[in-house]
Amino acid sequence: MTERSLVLVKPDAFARGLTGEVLRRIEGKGYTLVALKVLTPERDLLAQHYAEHEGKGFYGELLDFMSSGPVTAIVIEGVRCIEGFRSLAGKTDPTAAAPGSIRGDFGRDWGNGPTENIVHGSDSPESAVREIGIWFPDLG
Ligand code: D4T
Repeated sequence: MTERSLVLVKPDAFARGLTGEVLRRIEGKGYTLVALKVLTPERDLLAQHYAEHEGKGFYGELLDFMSSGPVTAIVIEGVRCIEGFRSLAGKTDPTAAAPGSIRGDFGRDWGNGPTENIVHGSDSPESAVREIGIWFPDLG
């Protein structure tokens, strides 16, 4: 079954000029780019996206980080691309993420603040539909 996933290139990666590298890996894997835009997200949008984390200790600093600069939001498409992109991304903790993965190759712990881990990818078909609706409301 062809499915879609919402990928975010986070502000740390945008600032370091890694957007093209992330796109290269997505295209190299063979997934299709359906939609792409660069924006600095408002906190309202991020609050919707990260609703499941509201109330957690890292929530405030996560929103601070994610609204700190431009993000590239991307919709990708392909059979099992949700699982496939999460494999490309690697573990959430960039120090523990395997070399060869996006987070393993480009992410690290900076010692303070939230986890800066380069990318986000939807974690289930339900999340993907919800997240694509938040970031690309015009996409059917
Ligand atoms: P995202 O959603 O960004 O793809 O990350 P994951 O799906 O891999 O991880 P997550 O939902 O558990 O975390 C969302 C987001 O919050 C940051 N975070 C997470 C953080 O700053 N401190 C923490 O302790 C955790 C668990 C990183 C990713």
